[in-house]
Amino acid sequence: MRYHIGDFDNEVLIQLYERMLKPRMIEEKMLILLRQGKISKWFSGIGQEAISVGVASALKNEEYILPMHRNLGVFTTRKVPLNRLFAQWQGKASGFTKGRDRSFHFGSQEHKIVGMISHLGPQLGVADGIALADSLRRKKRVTAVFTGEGATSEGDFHEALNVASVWNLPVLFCIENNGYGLSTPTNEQYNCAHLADRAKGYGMECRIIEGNNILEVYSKVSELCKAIRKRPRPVFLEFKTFRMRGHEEASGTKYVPEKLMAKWAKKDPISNYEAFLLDKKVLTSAYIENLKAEITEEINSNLELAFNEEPISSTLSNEIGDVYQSFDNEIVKPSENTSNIRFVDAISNGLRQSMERHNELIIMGQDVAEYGGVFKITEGFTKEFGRSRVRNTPICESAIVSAAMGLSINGMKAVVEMQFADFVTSGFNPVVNYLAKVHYRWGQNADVVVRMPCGGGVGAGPFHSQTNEAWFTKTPGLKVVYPAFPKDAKGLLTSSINDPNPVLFFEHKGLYRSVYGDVPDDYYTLPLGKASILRTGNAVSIVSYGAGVHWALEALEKHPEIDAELIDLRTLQPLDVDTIYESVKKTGRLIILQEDSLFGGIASDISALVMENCFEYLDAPVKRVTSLETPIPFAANLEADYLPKKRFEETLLELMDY
Ligand SMILES: Cc1ncc(C[n+]2csc(CCOP(=O)(O)OP(=O)(O)O)c2C)c(N)n1
Repeated sequence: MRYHIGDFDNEVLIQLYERMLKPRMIEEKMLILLRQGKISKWFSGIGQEAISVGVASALKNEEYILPMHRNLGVFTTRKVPLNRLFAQWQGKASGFTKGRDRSFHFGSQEHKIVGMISHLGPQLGVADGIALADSLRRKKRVTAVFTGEGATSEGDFHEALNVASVWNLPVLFCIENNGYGLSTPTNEQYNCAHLADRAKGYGMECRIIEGNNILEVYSKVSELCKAIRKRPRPVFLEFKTFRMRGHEEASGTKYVPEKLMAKWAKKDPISNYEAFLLDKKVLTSAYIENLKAEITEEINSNLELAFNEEPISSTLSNEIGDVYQSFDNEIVKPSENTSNIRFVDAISNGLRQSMERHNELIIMGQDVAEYGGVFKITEGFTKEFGRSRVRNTPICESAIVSAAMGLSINGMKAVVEMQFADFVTSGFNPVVNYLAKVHYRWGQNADVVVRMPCGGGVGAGPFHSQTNEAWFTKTPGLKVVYPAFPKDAKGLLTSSINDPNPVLFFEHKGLYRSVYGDVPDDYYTLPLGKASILRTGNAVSIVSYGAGVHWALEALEKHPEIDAELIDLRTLQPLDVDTIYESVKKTGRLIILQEDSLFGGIASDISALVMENCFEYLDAPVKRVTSLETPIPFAANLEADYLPKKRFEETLLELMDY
């Protein structure tokens, strides 16, 4: 290996050596502890330290860095206290996740480190969002994100690079090409000579860097960081390196040819650099010995602290209490002045007034800029707020939801418009695995609202009609809002945007232009998690939300003889169980009308809850009326049969006769 000292003075040369030595020595200790059964799993970065250390050393402390599972050197270079790291790996209280997540799956705002989720790919889009926030604030900063060559096969990788390029974001994409993704060699992972060759396809600069050569990594990355700070842009770096141990220790390396191992063993980043520094008389053997003794002492004393710490203890209420960031929703009262407007206008209105109120609220979605979105909700917004805050996105839901997460990490707010709620499947992973879990995992909030134009009855077939709220109501950490009237839509949207937690905001397309209502002109908010009683009655409780509320109203108009209490849930998560229970205790009968198909929907949960909590008050079985267990058909008559509207009236009458 050839080292070029360039302008580096001895202090820098020695510091880089020390910074590589520490993670290596920690890892060697961990391997011993693993064999002794004192820790559970270990993902080794032995042999790859020059990359973590070189990149982390080139960045400024205030610049975010997003490591993966082999980047211990990032954490040690950023001076994360070792006792806290060790406690994290043992699931103890002084770690970073209160025992809720393992290994490197955490972030620390104090150290400007954002750790991975197991799914690897979303990390890259999160980096885009962090860099976007820096760009919008005109901060000349770099964001560095790591990934392995295996994860470059994930769609998230392509999406994130494409977005970074189209938006010219200052992200340093650091690909550690270490030969294997678990047991899969590179020739089964991709079919090009170098991953860096792909950069051209994204319209991005790239470099191939000898990843085991600390001076090459540090000098090239430092130079690039300076250039990016001056002229912000994304850069693709492919670090050639090798994974010297198993994917994780238990999986071994039997599938790696011995010759290959031997070849890369000779390129060890630390022993080669050490020999070079000794040769150049920058280091002496005595200095090294001394240094190793110091690091050993540091490791042992911090390990002792971690081992001596009691196992974590918590309470159920503490665990549940940490799922969401606590938030005191300040209720802004509606003004007296109202206008009779459509559902769609109320949403647009709430969104516009929220944009005026929050300077750092960013809207992202397909065709949301000049075009105004396919439902015209953001029409005229670019004129008022500019294109930097109302952002057209490429068609890449996963990267955009991840970028929204990144904006939140960097202190901004985001509203993401799904063109149709159906397309959230392409961004499902970051919604349910990142946004939903991040507060519980490491106390980071996800200040993101995902707008979901949903619902059937519009003849749009299986992929433009779904009402898929049940995919999210069952995922702890998400709030799910589903208004039925213009006034609620506006006030719940403004509250959802104020709420620092992730909110899935369902907007029924069928209501957009058919339902009118008096809506206060000025800004106001409504409480999340509070149902509204549209009509009081004593003979039966009807619970619904969204378009179902209007179907129920129609049925009741036809049957004025039924003394029904009608509850519009408005929010599905948190669910206002008190209002439901109170009503059922009074009426003794419950019918739940849900537009979605039966299994796994909120109707089933409400039914179960009422059975468990109000059994002795019930005079009849709880009824659930829902769509058929089929995809949503296109033809109008088939769709009408699919939807529960007709069946609702019949079932309601049956229930009254029970
Ligand atoms: C979406 C997803 N699929 C599969 C896995 C299981 N998995 C974890 S790491 C890994 C290999 C990753 O390879 P690479 O990106 O090259 O990183 P390396 O481990 O080599 O550093 C696999 C298959 C996962 N974590 N996430």
